[in-house]
Amino acid sequence: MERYYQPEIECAPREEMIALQNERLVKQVKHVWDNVAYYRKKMEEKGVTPDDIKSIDDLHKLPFLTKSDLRDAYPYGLMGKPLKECVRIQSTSGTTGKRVVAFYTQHDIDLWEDCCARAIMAAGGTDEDVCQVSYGYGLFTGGPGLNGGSHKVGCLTIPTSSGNTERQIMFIQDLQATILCCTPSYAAYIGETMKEMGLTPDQIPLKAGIFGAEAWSEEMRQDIQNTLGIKAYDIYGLTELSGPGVSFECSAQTGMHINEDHFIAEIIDPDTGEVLPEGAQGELVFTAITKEAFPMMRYRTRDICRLSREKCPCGRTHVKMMKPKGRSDDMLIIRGVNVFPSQIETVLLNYGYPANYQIIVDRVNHTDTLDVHVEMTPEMFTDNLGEIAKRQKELVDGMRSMLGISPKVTLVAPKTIARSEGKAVRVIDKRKI
Ligand code: DLL
Repeated sequence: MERYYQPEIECAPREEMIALQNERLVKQVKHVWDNVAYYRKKMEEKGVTPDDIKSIDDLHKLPFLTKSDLRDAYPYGLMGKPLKECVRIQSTSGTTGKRVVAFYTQHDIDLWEDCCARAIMAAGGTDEDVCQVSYGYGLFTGGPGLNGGSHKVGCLTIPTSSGNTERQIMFIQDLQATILCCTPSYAAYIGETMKEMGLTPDQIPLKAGIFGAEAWSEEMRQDIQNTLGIKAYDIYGLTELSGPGVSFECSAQTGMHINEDHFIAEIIDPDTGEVLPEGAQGELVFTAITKEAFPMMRYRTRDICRLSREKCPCGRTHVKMMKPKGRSDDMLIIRGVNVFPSQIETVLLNYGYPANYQIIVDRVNHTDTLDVHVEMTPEMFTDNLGEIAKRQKELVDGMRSMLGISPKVTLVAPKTIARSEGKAVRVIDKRKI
């Protein structure tokens, strides 16, 4: 049975949703014009005033916001409310440059937690469930967002945060956790550890997982589902737009419903900025129509994906976004060819390898090199060099046909690639160092 947290909104007829979006967009543009000098200036430069925005059909007239605007306006330049009305900040885990600092009023937090509650109920959660939140707590939005959503659903919430994998497993077993929330790479690690402890899927009380914050393949989903004996649901979001819960998967597991009463999605050509027709692949752009303290207008996420309005069997009417391939800035350009780490992951999992790998890119004698280190499972492990060479060649062939270029593949011993407790670091690009 499909469960909804706010069925009247999640299953609203399309016309009703458009009417709501129109009304909220007009109001939000006025809010931003009146309160965010930085964006008002951008609008003036483009010759747009709030009077030009009468409905979502006028959205394309508004200027984009980019990550570099966030850097320029850091820390207070994009605030829509005075600091005294804000109650919280959250921040990105960005490793380069200034972090994004997002502000929230109590109302912003309330709506954000509603979005996370929708995701938990879509994964089958009820007030009878025990929900273990193993996303990091603190500045990262994963822990606080899912924690709030879990409370709203009425689950017993276990705020373990990430790390200390043995303790995670102890709580799952002792408190009979039924829902696990963490990054997919951490879920895989927890699964691997449970397997080593001799636990079989039927001995693990979990029934569902809500995994996101990084790109993960369909093959990795299968792998996690099999190891933990659960249904694994994708969840998407970003700090700039509140955090997790911008979109989430339902029982159909064929893309994530975008919470369209809060976020209007567009797909644009990342090179020209032109809006692409429905169904085309491109860069995802969001306009937040309910956020007060940190209102984002036409924010370019750099995530590459496709939207679908195909009718969903779950009954929700909100548009779905397909799994993002990764950020356009995660895309590697190697010898002129575009390569996404997720494509390499797909090949590895298809050949029965775990998703423990590292991609090392370098430039030697003016030529780009692509090295992929792949961990063997304990069952595959061998010191027969002929066998290893054969397997490496098999993976090189598989990757050549997926990517169009040949990498160098090195098989490494089990447990030699560092595990991640949050977002996995898959790529080391020495060209940038
Ligand atoms: O990762 C928020 C989040 C927390 C989402 C927990 C889901 C679960 P940031 O740290 O700001 O926020 O990173 C946002 O992560 O632009 C995507 O590139 C990527 N991302 C997030 N969810 C997914 C997903 C959180 N399900 C950035 N699939 C986004 C692919 C994802 N990429």
